[in-house]
Formats: sequence, structure tokens, C-alpha cells
Amino acid sequence: MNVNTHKRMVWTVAALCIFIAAVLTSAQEAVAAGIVINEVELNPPGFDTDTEWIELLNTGDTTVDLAGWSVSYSYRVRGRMVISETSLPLSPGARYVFVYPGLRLRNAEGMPIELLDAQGTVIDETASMTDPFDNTYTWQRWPDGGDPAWPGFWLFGEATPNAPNE
Ligand SMILES: [Ca+2]
Ligand SMILES: [Ca+2]
Repeated sequence: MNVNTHKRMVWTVAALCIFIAAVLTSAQEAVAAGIVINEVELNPPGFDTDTEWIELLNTGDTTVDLAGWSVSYSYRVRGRMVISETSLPLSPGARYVFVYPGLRLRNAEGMPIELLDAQGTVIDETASMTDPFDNTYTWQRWPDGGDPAWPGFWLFGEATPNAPNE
């Protein structure tokens, strides 16, 4: 084997490793990216404490355990709270409505809500939303689960917790 042939082989192997790494990374992201924040109730009727919620939806094709996953809050300070300390499997197409314990979301400042996996990686983020209406209207991804071509598209309409957004 001459020097040039050897160099070509090294470069080919290196390129193959990069390709495999890229495929693995995108496969992991595809699995994780299947979970979205699908609907948000920032300002429910009456007092907001213990009545604000988000709807999570598994748009992927594998079950994801939400144990240790967390979601951000914005009132009175910003922070994150764990959704479930114990196993919480969400099968493909399944929804989970997480009710914030306490007064947790600002109505007027338009702070996006983040969803993080157990490793602290941001998996999804909502649009910047405000809700001055003290009613049962919520922000909802449209179409249900969102369109990858229009990830920032949300509609404000009658709440559909645990049901497809209409
Ligand atoms: Ca609120
Ligand atoms: Ca819904």
C-alpha cells in the first residue's frame, strides 16, 4: 500500500465515522423531539393557582418515559419544575396534562415555556404567548401536534385538554 492509498483509507474511515455519528445523533433527536408542548392554559377562569396547565403530546412513534423531565415556569421568578419523579411513559399519540402546582405562569409578559428531558436538554419550546383573558381559551399548536414546516404556529381557542386541538 503506498502512502496516498493509505491516506485515502484514513479519510474514508474518518468520513464514515462522522456520517454514523450524524445518523445516530439525528435518530436520538427524532425520538426525543417527538414530545411537544401542544397546548397551554396561561390564564384560566378565576384564580390561577393550581389551575394552569400544559398538554404534552407524543408525536413520535416510540414510547418516551417522562420521569425526570421538567418544564419551566415564570412566576414570581423563573425556574423549572420536574413533571414526574417516577416513571411516566407516554406512548405514541398519547397526551399528558400537567397541572402546575401553584401560581406559575405570567399572563402578560409572553415568556416561552421550555420542556427539558431528564438530562436537562431543551426538547421543545413554545411560542411567546400572552393571555389577558380570564377564560377557558388556551394557546394550541395547529394542526394538532404542530406542523414541522410551521413550528411556531399557534392558535388561541376553546380549551381541548387531553383531546386533539381543533
Ligand atoms: Ca397565569
Ligand atoms: Ca388539546
